[in-house]
Amino acid sequence: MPRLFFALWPDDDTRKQLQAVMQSIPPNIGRAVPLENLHITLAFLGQVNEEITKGLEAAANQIRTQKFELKLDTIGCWRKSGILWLAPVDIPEKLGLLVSRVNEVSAASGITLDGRPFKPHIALARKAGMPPERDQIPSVIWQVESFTLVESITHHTGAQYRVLDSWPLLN
Ligand code: 2AM
Repeated sequence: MPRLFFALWPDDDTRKQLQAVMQSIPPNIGRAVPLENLHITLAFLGQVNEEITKGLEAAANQIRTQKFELKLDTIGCWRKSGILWLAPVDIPEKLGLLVSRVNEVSAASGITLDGRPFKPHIALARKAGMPPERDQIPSVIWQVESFTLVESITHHTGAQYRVLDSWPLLN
C-alpha cells in the first residue's frame, strides 16, 4: 500500500529560492535532501489503500481555505532526528486552518493520525549535527496557492516523492 502525506509542494519560484538556501549551507553539514524533494508536510497519513485514497481525494476537494504568504526565515536542527530544517518564525493563521481541515478530512476518511503537534518545516538535510549561522541563510518568501497529496516511495538510495493530486486555495 502506498505511503501518503498531504504537503505544500514548492512552485518553481519557491524552489529557485530554496536552491539559494541549499547553496548557502556548508556541504559537510549532513546528507542534503535533493532539491526536487523539498516540501512541507501538512499531515503524514502512513499507508493508505486505494478505496480510502479515493474518499480522501473527494473530501480534500471540499476544502475551501485561502492562499497565504509563508516566510521561511529560520533554520535549525533537531538533535534526535538529525534533521536540519528551514521553517517560518510565524505560522500564518491560514496555514493553521488548512492543516486543521486536512486533519479533519483524513480522520473522517478513517485515517489515524499520529497526533503530534504540527511543526511546519522543510527538511534540508538528514544526519545533521549543527545548524549553520542563521544570518548566512537567505529567507524564502513562498506564495502558497495550493496543497497536494504526495506518495512517498522508499528506495535504498533514499525517498522519491510523487505528487498524486493538487487542490487550489482560494483568493
Ligand atoms: P521529515 O521530512 O521531517 O522527516 C514523508 O516522509 C514526509 O512525511 C516527510 O516530510 C516527513 O517529515 C513526514 N513525516 C511525518 N511523520 C512521519 C512518519 N511517522 N514517518 C515518515 N515520515 C513522516
